[in-house]
Amino acid sequence: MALMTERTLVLLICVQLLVLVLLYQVSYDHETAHYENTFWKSIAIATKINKAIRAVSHYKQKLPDCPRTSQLTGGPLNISFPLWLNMKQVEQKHLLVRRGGSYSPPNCTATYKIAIIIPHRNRMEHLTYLLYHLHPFLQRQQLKYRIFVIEQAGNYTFNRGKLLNVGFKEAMKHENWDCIFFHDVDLIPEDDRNTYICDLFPKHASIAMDKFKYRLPYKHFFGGVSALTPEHVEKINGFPNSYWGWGGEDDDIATRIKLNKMLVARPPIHIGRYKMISHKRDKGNEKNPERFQLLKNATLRWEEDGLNNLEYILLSKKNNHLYTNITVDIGTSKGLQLYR
Ligand code: BGN
Repeated sequence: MALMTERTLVLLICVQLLVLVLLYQVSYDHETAHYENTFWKSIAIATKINKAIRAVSHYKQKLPDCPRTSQLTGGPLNISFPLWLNMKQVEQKHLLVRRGGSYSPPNCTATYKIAIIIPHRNRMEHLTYLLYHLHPFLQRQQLKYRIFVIEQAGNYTFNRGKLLNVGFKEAMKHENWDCIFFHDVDLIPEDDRNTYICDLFPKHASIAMDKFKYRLPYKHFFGGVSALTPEHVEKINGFPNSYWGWGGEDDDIATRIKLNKMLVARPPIHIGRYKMISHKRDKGNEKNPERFQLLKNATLRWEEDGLNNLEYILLSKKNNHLYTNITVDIGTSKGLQLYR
């Protein structure tokens, strides 16, 4: 058991009783032969002491460490998308998840604490499916985690890189996470052995997507799901803020990693498998014609375009049951003010 031994507890309770008896004596009013208010006050104090002792002993009863490799995980997963699934139903399945979408294993102290960042806009259906699969997946891995959904406000062109930067900044205000997973909303992991922890180098997790016939589309592909420690993120100055629309920002991130003399870690190809929820191209996330030019200049730009020039206006932060919902105004390609 705890550091607070049973003997200490008994001793503390005895001391309490003694205090109680003394107060009881003191509170006796000999003239009126009545016990005064002091008696009830002493009861209240004793209750408070008791509560405090219990809180301390509970705190000291540290749970055993979770094993480094969870015994609750299996292998390949059968990913299904139940028709008409809604968020309420997913919420009802996860009563152990605390508001804001955070979780700690109930029976052991997690070895790793991770944050999941999901850039998002108008994809509630995908988010529902992702959370339906991701919460149990992370829980089987016995991780301490919190899921952050970063919602771009307004209708201006989507900017994944900038939303990832906002997610990183905001998540780090909550906790000193060991590892941050940057996760597209439409990708579902298909194997329990795909461990959601960080590596020595930035990790690209979604290396085998069904969309690309479970192969890498090209050697330096870094899109979909990646995992970096806060130190990795700081080292590469975060992600580019300047890619508005679809494409290129992930290649820019791969370039930053290389420029900082880091390699890319990857799970084995039969494990880093993901199912993509099929969808049409989003309105407001058209292919970015400037991506080729931007990528050409990635080497010159990375030190000025990232965490150190990030500007946004936090519009709201809500602790939903299954995720922390952060809505931000990230402005437009012309700057922050013009959108207002
Ligand atoms: C690439 C895109 C990536 C995207 C993958 C997979 C570009 C930059 C061209 C210079 N890169 O072609 O952003 O993740 O396809 O769809 O468009």
